Amino acid sequence: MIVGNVPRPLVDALRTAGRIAVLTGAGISAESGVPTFRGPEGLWRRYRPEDLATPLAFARDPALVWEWYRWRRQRMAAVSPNPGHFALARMEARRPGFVLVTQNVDGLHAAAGSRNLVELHGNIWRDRCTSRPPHRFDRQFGEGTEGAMEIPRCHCGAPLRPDVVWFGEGLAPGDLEAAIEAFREADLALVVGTSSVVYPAAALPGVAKSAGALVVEINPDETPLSGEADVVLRGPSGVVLPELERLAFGGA
Ligand code: BJW
Repeated sequence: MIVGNVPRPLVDALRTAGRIAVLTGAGISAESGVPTFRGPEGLWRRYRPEDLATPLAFARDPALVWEWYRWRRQRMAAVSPNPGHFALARMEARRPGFVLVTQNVDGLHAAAGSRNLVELHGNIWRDRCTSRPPHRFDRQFGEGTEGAMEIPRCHCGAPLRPDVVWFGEGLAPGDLEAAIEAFREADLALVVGTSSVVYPAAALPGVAKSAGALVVEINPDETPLSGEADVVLRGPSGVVLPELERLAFGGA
């Protein structure tokens, strides 16, 4: 494990690896002003996930859950991608075989231009119907016009919910499979701004490592992955990722 300096094999791998898989977490959006979940300023310091981010919480008090998500949407509406998001989007444009798997629901990677993207925990800007079996809805009735405490409804009459993955829920069909395939086939895996405690996402770097990839963590703080990673770069992703890009490709 190397902490700090950017080793030559990492720079070479960025330039030449056939396949690159990236996993990002809330830390990459921290420099855009989106709060992380854990840590001293994290959302879970002020709010209990059991009350807001489980199917049971939504069944018990959907208005409270919607209030929290509307508040988060308002905060996220005011933010923009930062240099870390843009560096990853530019790397993808240079490298075929580049897959970005994010746990973030804020949409900032897509806004920065990333295209080969798996949003493992959904997207906070989408709603979906809670009726069974799930179905598409053409438009969202009431959203934007209903009162702040109301619960938006689908055209079928059932409540809508944010299209995100809560604790105890499976990921959207195909997403986990796509992520596992990207990490199993990767020559280089970058793990950026995640506490590496939430599964199944936290298992992806191990999939890459077992298959022989160079695993690199980018995070200002130690995580459970730090001891397993081949390279650890301690620093904010908005600084480290553009620097990696500069070393590998020049410019930026
Ligand atoms: C910086 C920085 C800077 C700061 N630059 N870095 C195996 C073992 C144990 C438990 C489980 C297991 N398998 C499943 C579980 C249960 C559970 C789980 O993992 N629990 C653990 C917490 C104990 N997992 C689940 O329930 C998952 N579902 C599941 O497994 O279902 C099985 C199933 C199958 C079939 C049918 C039914 C069920 C689902 C997990 C969903 C997580 N959802 C959330 C909320 C999303 C919606 C929303 O946003 O509202 O996802 S929780 C929250 O945590 C969010 C995040 O995506 C996720 C990960 O957090 P992340 O991104 O790592 O953020 P932080 O805050 O933790 O860390 C930030 C990091 O950034 C820190 O390290 C900082 O140092 C760093 N940082 N500034 C770079 N500038």
